[in-house]
Amino acid sequence: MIQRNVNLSRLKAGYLFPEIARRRREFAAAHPEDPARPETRVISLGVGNTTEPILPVTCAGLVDGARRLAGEATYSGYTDEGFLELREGVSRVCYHGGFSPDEIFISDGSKCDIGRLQLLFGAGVKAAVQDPSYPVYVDGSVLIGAAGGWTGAGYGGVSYLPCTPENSYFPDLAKLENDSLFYFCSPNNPTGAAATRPQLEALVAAALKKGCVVVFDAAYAEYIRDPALPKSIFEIEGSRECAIELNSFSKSAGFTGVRLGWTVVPKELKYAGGESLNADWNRVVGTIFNGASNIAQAGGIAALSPGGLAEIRELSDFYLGNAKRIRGALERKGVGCVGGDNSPYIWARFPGRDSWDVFAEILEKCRVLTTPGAGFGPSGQSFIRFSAFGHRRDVEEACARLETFL
Ligand code: PGU
Repeated sequence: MIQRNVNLSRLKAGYLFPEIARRRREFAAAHPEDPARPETRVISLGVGNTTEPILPVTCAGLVDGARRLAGEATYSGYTDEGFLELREGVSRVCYHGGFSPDEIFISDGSKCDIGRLQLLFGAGVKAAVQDPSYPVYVDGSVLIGAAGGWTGAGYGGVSYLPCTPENSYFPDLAKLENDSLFYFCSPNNPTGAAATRPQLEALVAAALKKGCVVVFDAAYAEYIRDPALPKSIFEIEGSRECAIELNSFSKSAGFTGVRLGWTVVPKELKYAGGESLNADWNRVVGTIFNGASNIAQAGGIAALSPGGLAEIRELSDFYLGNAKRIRGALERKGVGCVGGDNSPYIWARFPGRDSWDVFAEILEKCRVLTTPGAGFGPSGQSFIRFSAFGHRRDVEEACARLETFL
């Protein structure tokens, strides 16, 4: 019989979010919702999944993209790294035109690129993550063989750099090992912390000194409201020699189900042997990815127009409004929180408690689904992540329940 990929057996359990969905189903089976009693309905502030409709300018782009496929003169097939107009638009809007189109690779979302990126470095790479962090960085490292088995406090071979209240959620860069691949997310999922310019300068300096590559996940950049905070690692001098940036239309334009993102791989970025990461990334995506949907890309072009950018602002403002309400409700209950101001996540602290227990208690008492901090790494223990993605009426109801029952 054929053998299983041994890396799969090293994964500790199910992927975090399906595991939460499973616990929700289990809870629902034991506590069925009664349509006559709205208070029995479970409200999800768990997975970060957008809920609000795509707005008109962006939607018109999607519709037009579909229509163009029905015309002989406007039809298009494979687009490889993406429509030139979209790559130029991303460079213009997000990087002041600082990248050539062949440094911007259009993807079907940043999660997919996080998985594919690992092919550049293979099983021999040393992976480092902010702890807590988006689970795909570590799970992807396990799948490619760059991490060992579960030790009880993380995966062997992965460097977990704690980001806690004690260090204001910015890791101690002295702990970053030479020649490693460092996944860094700002604004951060799950803590909501957005790194300052001096912090990112220190990050770039450390990466250059130690021969590391930073995979900078900017999926929540559009949630930054403080004008002093960088939206991209490429605002920092020297970053082109040490960083790759991932971004996405998911949380900005509401494209979680449409699927569209991009990855910037600067031409200056080189491996130890002097080879180009840009050329290799071109080779990898050319081989195992045939481009994002042309309809999604047409939507992306519309989202980057002045009207589309105003819609991105409107949507992110809406979710930030939810975040403010959730954080306010928790703080009125005396729960210490960070995040929610430049990010759609609120990171709430329950000192001395196990986060899966707090998760279960909130579900039981308030019928509100959250995400336990321990699911994001050892330093997430005793924290709960609240997502601000939800309809306003649901968020308001969830806040009222938290204030009443927590
Ligand atoms: N990067 C970060 C930091 C994320 O939090 C997410 C989504 C993604 C990338 C994925 O973006 P796409 O462009 O849509 O692929 N995180 C959500 C959803 C859960 C999941 O499994 O992706 C979350 O709740 O953390």
